Amino acid sequence: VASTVLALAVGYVLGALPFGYWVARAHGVNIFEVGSKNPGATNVRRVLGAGPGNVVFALDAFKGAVATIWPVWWALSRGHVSGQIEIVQIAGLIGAMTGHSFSLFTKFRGGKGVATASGGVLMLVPLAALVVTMIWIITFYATRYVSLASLLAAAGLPLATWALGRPTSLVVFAALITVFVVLRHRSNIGRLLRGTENRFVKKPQPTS
Ligand code: NKO
Repeated sequence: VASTVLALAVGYVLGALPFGYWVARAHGVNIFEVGSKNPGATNVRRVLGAGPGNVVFALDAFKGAVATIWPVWWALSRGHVSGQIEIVQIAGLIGAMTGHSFSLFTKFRGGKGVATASGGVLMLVPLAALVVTMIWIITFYATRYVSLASLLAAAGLPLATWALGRPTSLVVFAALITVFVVLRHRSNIGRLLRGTENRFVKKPQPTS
């Protein structure tokens, strides 16, 4: 129990690191006030271009991965066995996604958890992460809606985890990630249904 609480707490602090907000601020932009007002990789890319957007994706995915992987080392060093190790990993990623979306560094605002989840899921269920990344890429290139790509990838996660024969605890946790990501995309879902969601267009690069 102590290890689980610790993984949750450390995960929360790691997840709360507001990389999207910080990277945009370094470019003189308050990400909470521009574009979709979301401090995620997509909105940073939309407003500031591919470079800063990719940096934010990498950092947000990395914090999710770290929050999910360090508990393995910790649990092993404490002599925990395999089922218990999975639980502390799940706790780490729950903490990171909660911290990312309700960050203590940005007045409990935050992103939608997609990049952070992708880093954590890659550590926890790598093959399922590959499958849902393919769903994401196919949906994105077919529709140019980032939000729809994220929603379908999230929906596919518990299915892929189940189809790969992973333990029920992981399938249930994957379904929780789906619920979390869907709830964080409520405004996007509204826009998708009304036909007013922004299709992703490249920020025009300055010409020389
Ligand atoms: O600004 O509301 P917006 O249009 O920004 O943003 C909607 C968007 C918010 O999410 C992000 C994170 C962007 C992540 C890009 C991921 C690229 C490829 C990896 C896909 C892996 C998917 C795993 C999902 C697990 C739940 O949605």
